[in-house]
Amino acid sequence: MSPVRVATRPFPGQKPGTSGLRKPVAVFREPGYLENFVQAIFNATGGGEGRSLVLGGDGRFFNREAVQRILRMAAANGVRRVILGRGGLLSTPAASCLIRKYATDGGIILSASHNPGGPEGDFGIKFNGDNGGPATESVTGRIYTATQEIDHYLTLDTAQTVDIDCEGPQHLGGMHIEVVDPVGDYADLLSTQFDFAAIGKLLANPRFHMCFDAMHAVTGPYAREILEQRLGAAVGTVINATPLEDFGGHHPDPNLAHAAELVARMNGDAPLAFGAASDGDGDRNMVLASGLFINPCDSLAIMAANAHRIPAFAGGLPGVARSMPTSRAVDRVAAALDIPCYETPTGWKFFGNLLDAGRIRLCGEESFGTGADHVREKDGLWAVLFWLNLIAELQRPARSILREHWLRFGRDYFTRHDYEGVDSGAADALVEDLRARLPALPGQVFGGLTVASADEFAYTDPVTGETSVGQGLRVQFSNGGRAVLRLSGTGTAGATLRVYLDSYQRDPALLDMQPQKALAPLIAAVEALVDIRGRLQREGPDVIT
Ligand code: VG1
Ligand code: CO
Repeated sequence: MSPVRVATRPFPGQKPGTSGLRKPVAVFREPGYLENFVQAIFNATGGGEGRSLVLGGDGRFFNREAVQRILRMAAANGVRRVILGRGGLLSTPAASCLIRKYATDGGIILSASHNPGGPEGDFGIKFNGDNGGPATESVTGRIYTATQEIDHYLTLDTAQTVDIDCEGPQHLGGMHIEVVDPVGDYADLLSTQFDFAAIGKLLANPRFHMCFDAMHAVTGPYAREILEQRLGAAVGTVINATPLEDFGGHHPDPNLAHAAELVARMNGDAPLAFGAASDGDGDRNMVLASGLFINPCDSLAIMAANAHRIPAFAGGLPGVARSMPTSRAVDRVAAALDIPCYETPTGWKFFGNLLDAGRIRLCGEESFGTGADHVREKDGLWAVLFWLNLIAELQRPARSILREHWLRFGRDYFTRHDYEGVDSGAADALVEDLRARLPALPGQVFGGLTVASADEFAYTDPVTGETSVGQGLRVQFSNGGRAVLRLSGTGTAGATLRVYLDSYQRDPALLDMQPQKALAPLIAAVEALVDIRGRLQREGPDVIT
């Protein structure tokens, strides 16, 4: 078998700046579409010759087909070695772990994360660099340029398929393929971060019942191995544990709406002490205490305040980071600890340089993403183990850990309102109009609240000096409330407007309100300011978190 050149052309719709490509499966099945992007990755990163790569995905429909095509392309591009998860499976954090452990030149991860899968669903592909993290903005920019200049891709003149279900060494042309257990190395890494003996004791306590909902996505095998095998949780603790190509027809999105089975079990006849769920590719986490959901912004703050109780962080934290729309709960902890708190644009790639430079060891986003320096991706199961370790160490339920945190630091009420699949033109116009009005807003009153300041977020990376502009419109009100508006970069249909709202409360008597109620004045002020419902022709948000 030998390499062949196949003529191709640039495809429209491959956006610059996003860390990967997400599209409906039907688009990925267009001849040359997947190949165009994969070849662009090679072209933009110095070619495949002599390189080593990690490859795997979340198991969604088209995953196995894509793996075979990428293997043929990698061999034709001169790649020397591929480490492939058995069955073509790798969670995003596990792929990051393998890139680092085996010091490969990077990795290709097949996932559309929390987007639905199946023939009618979405597929995705992303490239991670040799630090194990999402490609930086300059690399994604080069990949985008390559997709626009491409005229051919390389593959092998063979239809031979690799047996991806059989662990061990294999060859394709001159390329060496190592099919590995997708779980083992990652589980080993996590066992070095936490006190597994203490967590095991907690899970053996007959009064502590927990449930982990893998949502028929990639984390099932990981959670079974770590929670049930290594930590001894009762068999059945992990539900929906078998990865399915269509995620059982559900959205593998860990929030109160989509993790319905978990929520029902939490509040069922035998209420559970702790519940958790992850997304399609295993990098997100949702954590539930009995009777309540722990907002990811609070989760990050609680982790920072208690990091010294976890073996991996026994020496303390050099600094922490959060994405800009994430509430400022972690800032209060950082101030108390007298460590820096960095504010980055949305997306995990911005944390990579800070982690590599040792400026931070813990970071997170409001979108159910939390992680640390053990890998360079957010990590769903890592977050679950952090919470279990903390509960074991403090000998207190998650619920009281949360309440005590609020009593000490105050509560940052937070909510995110998403308007999904709206008309792109209308969404762009809404953002443009608000951008133009920002300078004049201070002092103006909307729905009874006065604007204190307003700007558009830009970030200069303190490590590389690179600047990213246009990262979200911010309006700060004089009552302490803050609203952030930005357009999603991960949707596949129309535009999605995200409105992030947060407000700080110190009064101990007002810590237990429903967030929508506590934030009602701010929500009304933003509506008066922007007229989202009128402009987008919507009754209200499609998703409220
Ligand atoms: C969303 C989230 C962002 C997250 C990104 C990838 O992006 O808001 O915080 O990093 O998804 O997460 P956007 O541009 O749609 O707001 V994952 O788990 O989908 O890889
Ligand atoms: Co994800």
